[in-house]
Amino acid sequence: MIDEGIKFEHCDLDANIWTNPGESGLDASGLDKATNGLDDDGNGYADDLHGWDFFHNDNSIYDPADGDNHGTHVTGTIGAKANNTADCSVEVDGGGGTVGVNWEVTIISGKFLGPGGGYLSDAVRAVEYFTTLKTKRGLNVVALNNSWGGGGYSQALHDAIIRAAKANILFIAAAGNDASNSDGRPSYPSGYNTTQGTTTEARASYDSVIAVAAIDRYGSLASFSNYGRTTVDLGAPGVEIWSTTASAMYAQYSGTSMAAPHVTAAAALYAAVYQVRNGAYPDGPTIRTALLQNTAKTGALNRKTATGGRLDISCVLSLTTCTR
Ligand SMILES: [Ca+2]
Ligand SMILES: [Ca+2]
Ligand SMILES: [Ca+2]
Ligand SMILES: [Ca+2]
Repeated sequence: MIDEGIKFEHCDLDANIWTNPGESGLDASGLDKATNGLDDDGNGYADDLHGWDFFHNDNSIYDPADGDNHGTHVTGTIGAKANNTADCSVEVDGGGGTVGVNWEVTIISGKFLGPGGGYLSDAVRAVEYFTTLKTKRGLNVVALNNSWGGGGYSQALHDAIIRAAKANILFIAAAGNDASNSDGRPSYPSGYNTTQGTTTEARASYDSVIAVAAIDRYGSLASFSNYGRTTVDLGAPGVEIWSTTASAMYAQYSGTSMAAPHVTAAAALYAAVYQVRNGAYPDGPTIRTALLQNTAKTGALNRKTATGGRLDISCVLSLTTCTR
């Protein structure tokens, strides 16, 4: 999760938030590794128990003063728990609980947005953090969810996304909420393409960036959603999405920010199902192809997205190529 922070103790999220095993337990001095001020797992960050806050440069990934509602909402769409009314008393707000797309998943926080936005340099550090977790620590990082936009093109971020792609980490991004055609006016970070290299990083063998438009409950393109026949890949639900928040237990938000996590969760689900079937996790190109070749074609997205369709998770998880 490259976003705001996450209210990780939310009863509908807590079980699916990563706890760093290398920063857990007692150190040689008998101190708790999570609070000893030391980088016990040697990844460059001290006490990063649930991820890292690149905005404040600290290990608290939930800061009530910042709100962190957007990050908490996006997280719930990926992985709010299911069938857990016993441990999550949803009656208190009268709205009922929620489930994410992926009920058993591990979500790691790379907080880089504060209450008034963030810095691309911190987004770069967040991408590098996840790539390092995979390449140096052996964590199976499948996809980075990027429900944010703005800042224009950054070669440093492009390079970081290419390096993540080479580590088979997908970069799934909100298409943007400007109601504009991204083919004519690129929206970043959804507009990056890792098959294009830079002067400082050679291209990847595939494009790890998947740009997601928002559709409503009728399958129509949301009025605010960016689109683009070549630059936006597919649609996913992004209007009136019910999910977890920090200040209230639940709330309904709209935006391409809400669409992207449906696809990110699908990527993780696919990786899990593929692993059970084949005994090994799929590489990045395989996941991308599964997500994009199995969309449900709709008139609303025809010529508005590269696939002309919306996310079809049941088809993706069938491990066959569907035609719908
Ligand atoms: Ca550490
Ligand atoms: Ca520590
Ligand atoms: Ca913090
Ligand atoms: Ca739930």
